[in-house]
Amino acid sequence: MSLQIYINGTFYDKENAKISVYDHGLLYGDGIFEGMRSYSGKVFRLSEHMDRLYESARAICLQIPISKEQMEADVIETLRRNNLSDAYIRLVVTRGAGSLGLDPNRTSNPQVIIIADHIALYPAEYYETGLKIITASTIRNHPAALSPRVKSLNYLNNIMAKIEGQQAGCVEALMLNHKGEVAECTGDNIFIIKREQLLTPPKDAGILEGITRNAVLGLARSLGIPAQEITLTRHDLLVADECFLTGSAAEVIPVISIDGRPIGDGKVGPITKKLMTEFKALVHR
Ligand code: PXG
Repeated sequence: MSLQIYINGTFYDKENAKISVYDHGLLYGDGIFEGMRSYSGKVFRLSEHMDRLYESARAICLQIPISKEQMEADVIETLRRNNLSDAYIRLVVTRGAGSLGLDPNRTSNPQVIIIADHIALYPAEYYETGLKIITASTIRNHPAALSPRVKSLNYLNNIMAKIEGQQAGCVEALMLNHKGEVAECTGDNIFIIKREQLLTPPKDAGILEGITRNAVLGLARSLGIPAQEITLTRHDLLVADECFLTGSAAEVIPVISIDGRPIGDGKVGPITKKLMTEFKALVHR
């Protein structure tokens, strides 16, 4: 049976799951999304993803047509219909079809789309050997232009930085904010370890408040690893002992060099390894 895609409460075969070309999600990137993971049939931190989705919607004045509770139930039903237990779930809400022209008042019916599919993580070897990343020259969106806290359908900012990474032979790229401080990577949050302390940029660095990030901060707390949300510069990264990234798709993935310069001894560090193991245990708990 073909994959069943949810659109506004109805399930369609993948081939027949279609949205209008007049949808402002397509025409203007006017909409929001979430990327979630399920492990053994259970969606990791589902209610946190729902809270972030509905906050993103509020921030862009988009009225999601169903309640959070209904949305949660629909996510679970999409997994069930597709017989998936370890999956990636993409939830998209668009402003809906409208006229040509920006005016959001001339759209009707926001579209709610839920896709559950198999997930392509980074290749397994990267988790053993670590990623090499570069610093992109493209800065993260200025929070007063489009807040990075909103998980909007406008990802060109991140995609331009990702292209810079790819052109340098890297799968991820570091993005600084408009003040030159470390923000995050194109689809992952960033952490360093310095003198046995876990450090990550604060929310007001202009980042997406990652759900994996928050889970890792919680893990550190429960393991007695001192952790701080603190402003970081590229200098802090270059002199760090360890570095890793977090994201729903990537989970916890080590970084061993930035801009061709090894971090610490250029190998995956012990605290990173510990957090990778503990994160794996957490998602299956
Ligand atoms: N920062 C940004 C800019 C992100 O897009 C994260 C951090 C990590 O957040 P979570 O909540 O996942 O821990 C993200 C999320 C992709 C893809 O296709 C990436 C994300 C989401 C969906 C798809 O690479 N990153």
